[in-house]
Amino acid sequence: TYEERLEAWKGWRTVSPPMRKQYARFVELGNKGARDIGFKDLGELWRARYDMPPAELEADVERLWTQVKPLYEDLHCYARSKLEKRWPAAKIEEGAPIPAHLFGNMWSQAWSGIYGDLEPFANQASLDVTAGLKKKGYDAKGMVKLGEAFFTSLGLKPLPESFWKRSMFEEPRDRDVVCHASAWDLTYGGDVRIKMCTKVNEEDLITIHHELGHDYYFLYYHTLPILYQDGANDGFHEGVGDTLALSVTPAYLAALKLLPKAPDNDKAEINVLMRRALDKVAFLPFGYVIDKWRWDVFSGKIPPDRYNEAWWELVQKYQGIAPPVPRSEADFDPGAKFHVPANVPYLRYFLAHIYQFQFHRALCKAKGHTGPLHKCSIHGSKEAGDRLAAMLSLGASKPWPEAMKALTGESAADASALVEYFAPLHAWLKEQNKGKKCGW
Ligand code: X8Z
Ligand code: ZN
Repeated sequence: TYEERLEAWKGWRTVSPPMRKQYARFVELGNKGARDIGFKDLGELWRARYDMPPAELEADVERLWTQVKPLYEDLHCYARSKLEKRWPAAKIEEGAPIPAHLFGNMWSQAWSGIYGDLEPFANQASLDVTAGLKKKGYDAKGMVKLGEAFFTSLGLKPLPESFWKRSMFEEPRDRDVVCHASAWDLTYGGDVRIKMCTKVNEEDLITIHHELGHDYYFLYYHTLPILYQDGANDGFHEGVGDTLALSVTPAYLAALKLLPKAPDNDKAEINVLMRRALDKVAFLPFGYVIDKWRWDVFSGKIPPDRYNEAWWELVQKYQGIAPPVPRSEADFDPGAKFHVPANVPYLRYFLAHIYQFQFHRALCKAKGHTGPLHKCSIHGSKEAGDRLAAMLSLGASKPWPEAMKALTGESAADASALVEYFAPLHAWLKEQNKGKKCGW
């Protein structure tokens, strides 16, 4: 119900106010460390890791955002009109931001959890893999095996024995662990692992591909000198598994008997693209906002007494989303997102969401795919696998534009692949939004 969603949203944010003071102190210490090694502040240090001057990186990211913004705005406009009807209690208005607690995700960062509310065409084939996974009796390890099988179908090597022995696939019953999914490189002898509290559902199946992407990167750059044992940049690291997951298409899932055979018509196609967009397109402004906020916090542009206010200014500006209840500086809402207290930079995920479509387009071309990009699955293609392995094996030995070139033939980041992938959906959204007051 509406009330339950609101309570969950508020409840989640009760953990973070005690972090606020410590976070302000942490910012001081982080900046001190960064200054000691010649940077203006910690944000500049983070932005210095992309083989170009920090200011250029900022401009590049803004350029990418500009490329995808029209698509996000049309998705937002469509979502708002559907949610307006779904939740009369929210009093959602045209031209205004959407309340944050209605997206089926604690941070409104991925919206596929409310696909049911936003489905373009009813009575098409179900896209819900969760039911299929349960019906076929998959457990966590079985899902990881399925993920590995995708990588080996490309001709990549199987995961080592130690991976299966030393990874954590399920939440232990006897102790508390950090459940945020992660991948680990123990550096010696190909000891790579993942740590997840896997649930048998679609979201976690995708997350498994994501984490295995990290492990495969580890395995392929292992023979390089230690300083090169890293991603071309951190966005590359985040993008590898996601690239493969873009090939987890209804046709591929139907072949595994996890979905009924997909009908091939325009309506089903729009449904599939919508589901994908609710994760990939909805994520873009979120992926941008987290570090926009932190960059300004580290530089001092956002002082501690404006932490929360500035947070919501950015969320509203980029995501078009607003808090469902008034917030104040007694709250510390950014602290309720894992990566803020864990101090994991976040721009990497924004970049990965752009790169993965670029990678996908290139690998589909290597496979010899013709036809629309969103219908391509690279599953089983050794040509695509070779191309991917060539990039992975470079590790951080070359500036990232060269790794990009090795995989795609292009040397700049470019959101045109993402735009191309979603073009049929975008055209459909514009049609739906006719006569509406979009934006916020
Ligand atoms: O944190 C993650 C991964 C681990 S590197 C599960 N992701 C971001 C998030 O959950 O906020 C993947 C997508 C974005
Ligand atoms: Zn990751």
